[in-house]
Amino acid sequence: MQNSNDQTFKFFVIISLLVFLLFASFFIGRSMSVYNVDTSVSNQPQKNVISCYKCTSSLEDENNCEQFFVYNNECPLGTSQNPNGCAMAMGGNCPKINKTICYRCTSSLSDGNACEAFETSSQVCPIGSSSNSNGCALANGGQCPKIKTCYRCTQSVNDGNLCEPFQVEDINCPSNSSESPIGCAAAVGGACIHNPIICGPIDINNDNQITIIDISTFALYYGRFCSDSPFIPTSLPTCGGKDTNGDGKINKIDLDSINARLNLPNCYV
Ligand SMILES: [Ca+2]
Ligand SMILES: [Ca+2]
Repeated sequence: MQNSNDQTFKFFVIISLLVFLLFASFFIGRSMSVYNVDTSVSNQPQKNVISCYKCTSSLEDENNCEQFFVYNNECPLGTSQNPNGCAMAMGGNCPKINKTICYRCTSSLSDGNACEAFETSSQVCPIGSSSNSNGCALANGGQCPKIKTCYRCTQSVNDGNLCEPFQVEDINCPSNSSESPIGCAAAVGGACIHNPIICGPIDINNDNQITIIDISTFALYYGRFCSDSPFIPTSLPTCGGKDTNGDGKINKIDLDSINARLNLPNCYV
């Protein structure tokens, strides 16, 4: 009877161990199978080559995007898969030069203290300009430049076509002067006054007519400059001087005047 109880107890113990082993192997197997799933199937999306768009390296082309490719499942931070989305990916705008608007006097010398705007990449407006739209004159010491340099023949009558500078408060140089340092002779008809002579009256024989006699003498003066212009007659009526228009030189203008009066009953002007 004692042996029967022992055998029953052993049998119970063996069955219990078998049941334990069975459950243990079941749970171990299950946990292993879960572990295997985690390692065999990745949760990460599969990578591909995709095109992305980023702001160009230029700081002056506004929000232009440029394409590039990555081997990934998404575009890097600050870039976009949208061809027009690079600015948005950068927070709204691509990086750009911070331009400063400044104001300077206009190039015109006749518009007072008018200012014109211009852009600079500097943080500070250059000397002579202002960040204030009305501040250009102040930046120039109080007023914008209004002086223009022009060139005229010198007062000397022995230095050929040499020009001398002078300044005007105007946008244009006055008549008989030039903007060019070598333009003064052209401005007065081709030559500055040099070696002027006393040209005297046109009617050299005082017969109140212009004839071949007067023409012959006139020809000797052609091209010369007169120191007695405008001619002042000593009596009236008068035929005037060889420099008929009083511009200080004998040229075609005077020749035309003489030809118009040639051989007329009188040469009065
Ligand atoms: Ca005469
Ligand atoms: Ca003349």
